[in-house]
Amino acid sequence: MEAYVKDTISKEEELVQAYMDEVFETIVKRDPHEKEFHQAVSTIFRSIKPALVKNPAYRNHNILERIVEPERLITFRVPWMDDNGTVQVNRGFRVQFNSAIGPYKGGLRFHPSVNTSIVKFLGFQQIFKNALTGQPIGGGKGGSDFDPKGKSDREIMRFCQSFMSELAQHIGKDIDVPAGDIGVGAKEIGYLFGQYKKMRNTFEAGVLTGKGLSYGGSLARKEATGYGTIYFVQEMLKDHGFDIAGKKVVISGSGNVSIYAMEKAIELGAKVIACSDSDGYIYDESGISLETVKQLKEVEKRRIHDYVEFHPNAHYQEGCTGIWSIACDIALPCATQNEIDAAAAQTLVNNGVKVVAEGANMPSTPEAIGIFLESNVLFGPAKAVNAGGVAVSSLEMGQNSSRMAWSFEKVDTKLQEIMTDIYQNCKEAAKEYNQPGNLIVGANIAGFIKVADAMIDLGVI
Ligand code: NDP
Ligand code: 2IT
Repeated sequence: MEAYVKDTISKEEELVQAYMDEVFETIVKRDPHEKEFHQAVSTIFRSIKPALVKNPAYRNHNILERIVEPERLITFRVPWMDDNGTVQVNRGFRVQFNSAIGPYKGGLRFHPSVNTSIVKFLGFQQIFKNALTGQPIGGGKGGSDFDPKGKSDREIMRFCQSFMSELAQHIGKDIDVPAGDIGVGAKEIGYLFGQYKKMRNTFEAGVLTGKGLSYGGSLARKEATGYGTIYFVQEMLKDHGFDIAGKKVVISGSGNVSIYAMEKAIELGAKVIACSDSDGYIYDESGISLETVKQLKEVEKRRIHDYVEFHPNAHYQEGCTGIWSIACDIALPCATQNEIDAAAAQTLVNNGVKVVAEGANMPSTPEAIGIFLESNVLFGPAKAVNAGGVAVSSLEMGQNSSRMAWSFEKVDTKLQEIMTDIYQNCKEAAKEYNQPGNLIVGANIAGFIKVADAMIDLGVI
């Protein structure tokens, strides 16, 4: 596997490389079909070699073997009845990956593509993301292959109730705290929380985050991932003497992360010229109307192609990858994994992109990341860029524990501080390990060290 760090050959480095290769081969052999999980592990392994060389304790304590194996992986049957009275069966998942620094924390994804590999890749990278936030939260993830598209509200409610009937025995405010992700927003969290509350006969607000404001949710959680993405981009730009105002921005997706990244980018004077959904993308050189996107996607649950009905000057194009052929200064993949491949990355570079920041989880393939790094594009990795969502989830847990509700401004200010700290920590780790400016190496090393040190302190458990 090709490393993201420049090679310098030493004996210790050879030993570390052999150790990483051996652990990687073991996980591939053990679960050969889990391609996305292998990709997430290889992203970490491509970055952390300098940390293992500097501190032999990680190898001596077999940290890598332990960190790639989930503490617990739960799969379960989710039977529910559709509106025709037919029984449907989906598969539910929760991976409780690592609790060295806090209770498992991470979202639930409802999408037909969800399988063990997807939840393991998401849960694995969540460990390091959560460590980077500076909050005391471990890593977890879950979800189902249930497809909420085209389902009635009643069907969604029955599905969520059945899903929680099983999940409830595995979670708790100090055990494992799920939240939303693709296909899981405030509505689903409400049904999940309602069922948990009924089953336990207790109002345990901190068991889920992303809740509605009337029953324990935090102000600014809905906005947090998208706003945090833009706060991180601001730090990247500021550090290089640029400003976001006036920049052309392309944002994939039109869900929770994309919409609030658009909102903050526009507020700060950027021009968002394209966004998408899983069918295709819209392009408007004069700037996308966020109001229309919100109405179509958040309120009416329609397709993004309907945008051109309201803005005839905009263009709609089928297919998702074409969005990366639009010339822009800042590209923000905010939809899903592997949406930017090598060809898309090269096109972005050829068209003069300055910044690529990952709002989604693992949206760039390893080859695409290699192209951005070689081309000196400012590259912000997902673990750092989109950490604002889970960071505010942790603030929501804090508010629930203290029975307090913070103002929007207070949460937003704290979010900005957290994103600035994450940027500085990634930058400093990259510098300390002799890869200045390489934020993917910085993010992975900073996150890894925190968790690995805690694992050593806690002993072999
Ligand atoms: P949403 O379900 O709100 O939105 C997802 C968006 O991406 C939709 O526009 C959807 O299109 C599009 N999309 C989903 N799957 C695909 C696909 N296979 N191909 C193309 N487009 C697709 O999810 P979120 O906005 O919450 O999540 C987006 C990304 O951000 C994910 O990678 C998630 O893991 C990550 N993330 C989310 C956080 C959060 O707080 N919500 C926090 C950190 C990361 P369509 O409308 O057609 O379904
Ligand atoms: O990928 C993510 O960080 C999320 N989906 C948010 C997780 C959370 O617990 O808020």
